[in-house]
Amino acid sequence: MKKKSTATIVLATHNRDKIREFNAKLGNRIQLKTLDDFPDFPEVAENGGSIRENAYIKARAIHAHTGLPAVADDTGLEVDALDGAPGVYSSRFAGENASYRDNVQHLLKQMKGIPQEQRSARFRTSIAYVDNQEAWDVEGFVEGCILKEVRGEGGFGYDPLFFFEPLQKTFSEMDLKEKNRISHRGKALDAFIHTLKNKKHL
Ligand code: ITT
Repeated sequence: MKKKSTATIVLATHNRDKIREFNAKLGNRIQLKTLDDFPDFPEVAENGGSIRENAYIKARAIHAHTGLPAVADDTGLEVDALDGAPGVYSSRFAGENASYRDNVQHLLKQMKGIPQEQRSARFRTSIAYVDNQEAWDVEGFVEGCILKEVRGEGGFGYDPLFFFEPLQKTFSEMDLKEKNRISHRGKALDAFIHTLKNKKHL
């Protein structure tokens, strides 16, 4: 039987941390290109009202530019005590061009005085896929709570504040494999792989 060739998909991001998590989950089943492979691709305004909309905006734009199957991940942290903020504004919570550290410090400041039992939160990831035949999306989320100080060295973004009760660890205290097994992105990627298989792309 002829061996199926590896699918090539463009992931619409420059974010190295995201790319690492995608590659760890997808392994060699998919050849992943990224925006680094398309240096003339212009910046896209992520002005959707939801992470799902933003994922489609990014995936459609890079598909239009390259003609290749495209995928995009948009992720938000939803803190219940802040009415779901930062949500779709997670990357710019502390302002345009904020660093991970700026956003972490800003979140701690916004949550000052909120007791631990009222610090529930979740990460939510929307992954959108677009090619010249179809467009669909999947989602993953994980429940946790926001600590009052950072813990751990791994991961990225808000990971050092995000405590996952079942393992009694922050996401920054997990290695990539462990985080990918239970995280918002890991679950969205499981659904993504499942759907690719169902649609015979894998
Ligand atoms: P792209 O849009 O280019 O993919 P981005 O960094 O802007 O990259 P998002 O808008 O999806 O990514 O994510 C918003 C922010 O949420 C991001 O800057 C991080 O601070 C945070 N974030 C995303 N995924 C995370 C994760 O797995 N753990 C912790 N924080 C995360």
